[in-house]
Amino acid sequence: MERLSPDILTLLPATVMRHAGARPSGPRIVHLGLGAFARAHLAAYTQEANALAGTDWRIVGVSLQRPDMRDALQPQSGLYTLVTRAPEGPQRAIIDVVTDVLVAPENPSAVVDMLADAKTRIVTLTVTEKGYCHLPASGKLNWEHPDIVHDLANRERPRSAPGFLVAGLAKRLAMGLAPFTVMTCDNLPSNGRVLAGLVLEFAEKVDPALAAWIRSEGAFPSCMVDRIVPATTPADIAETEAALGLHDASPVMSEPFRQWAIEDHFVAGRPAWEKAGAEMVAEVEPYEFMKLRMLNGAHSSLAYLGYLAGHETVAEATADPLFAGFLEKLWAEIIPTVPAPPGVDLADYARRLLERFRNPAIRHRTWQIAMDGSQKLPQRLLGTLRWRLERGLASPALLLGIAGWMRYAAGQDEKGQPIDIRDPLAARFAEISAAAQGDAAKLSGGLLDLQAIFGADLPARDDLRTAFAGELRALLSGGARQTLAHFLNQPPNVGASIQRSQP
Ligand code: CS2
Repeated sequence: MERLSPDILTLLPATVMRHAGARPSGPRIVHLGLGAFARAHLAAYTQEANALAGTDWRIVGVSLQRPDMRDALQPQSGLYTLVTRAPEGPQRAIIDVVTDVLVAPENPSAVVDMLADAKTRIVTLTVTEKGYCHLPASGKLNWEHPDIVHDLANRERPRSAPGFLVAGLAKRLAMGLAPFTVMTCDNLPSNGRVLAGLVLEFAEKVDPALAAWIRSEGAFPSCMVDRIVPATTPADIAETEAALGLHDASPVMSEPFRQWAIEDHFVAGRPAWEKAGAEMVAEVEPYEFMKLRMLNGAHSSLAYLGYLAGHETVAEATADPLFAGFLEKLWAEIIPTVPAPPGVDLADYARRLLERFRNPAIRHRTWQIAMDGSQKLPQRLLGTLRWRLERGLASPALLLGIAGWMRYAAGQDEKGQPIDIRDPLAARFAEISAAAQGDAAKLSGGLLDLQAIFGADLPARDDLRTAFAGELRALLSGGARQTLAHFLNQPPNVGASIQRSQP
């Protein structure tokens, strides 16, 4: 089968959308962490903005860990298929804005040079929560993180995202160039402000004059990104190949919905993303709160409880009335904690989320979302819990979601099989779980004592210790379905016969 490439685009079926025209080399965005999400979101918006505004912004991706994305995209000259999967059927488009992918560990200096190149105007990031090397509970740089320790000692050959940003900016200052705008597209609250803080902390340590320059000349706009984009599977690749009649080694699968709220503060220009539907807003925080707490908070709760109940995907879990009932209660607890963005009705937003979660064409694995819980819990669930605790409000659904994480972090599923836990703190969870020997209070207490996740305030509350021990005991003895049924006051077999979506 022939490989997708610029020369054979004419062979594509007429239903596949493609971007016509040459590939001039315009202003550049360097994107750190070029995964499926950025390719379905940032790149799609950028391609559309280029077409509508007559510009030629291009993206150079940087992989901070593995060569896979470079190896898949380079033989295709950066082209790939974006498959938009609606319940009524897929649409396919060829995305043609990625010109190159660099693999940082192979040649870190090439990445620093690319960052310092005059054509680079914006550096965007999707490096996931743990890629910031910070302490999730405090938002400060983790000076003990091995990559930060390494980057301080090897400033021109860094490994971490903060290390690369500081090295690239330092080189630009030395060359007499203006800084680039840095925009994180990760799911962190006040993401631009947090990243600015990390970069400045690092820069201050190595050169206070550099920090002062970044502070006065640089820009770190916050933004809220939203699009559900599960990891691409071999079945997705085969399906795309059959539809295209060409081999694409790395298509991306996305839901139709997308949203991007951006703080409009760029020091060296930007694509006209608003022409492609991005919202340029004065204040991003309300959008972030809404999305992180309502979408991601629900996603994580569903991921842990759903995985334990044997649901492989979010669509399967939400088709189960027990989980749909749980979500309704969870959103009722979250909504009062969220300041609604202008013109948004949060109850309506929740209804649309349920529809998006139910999309049977999207196979988003609960296991994938369950990853890195230690990095996700604070902004997804714990801020909401704190808000309610401060006001003396009960939060049974939130507590159950967090207890679901505790049960999952214990490392064995309900059939006694080991869970493949991916988390920077996985070794700590295993120690705590081994020491607890199945005792719910010891297990929940040990996990709650992880201050990097729960801060100092939550572990200090005896009422929470008791509540988590109780929820965890129920999950350990009765399982997730029975606990949910009890929580909703319904028989546990409700929905057990619901037909699972086909792989
Ligand atoms: C998910 C997100 O994997 C996860 O943790 O909750 O990737 C989610 O799909 C996106 O934030 C949706 O915009």
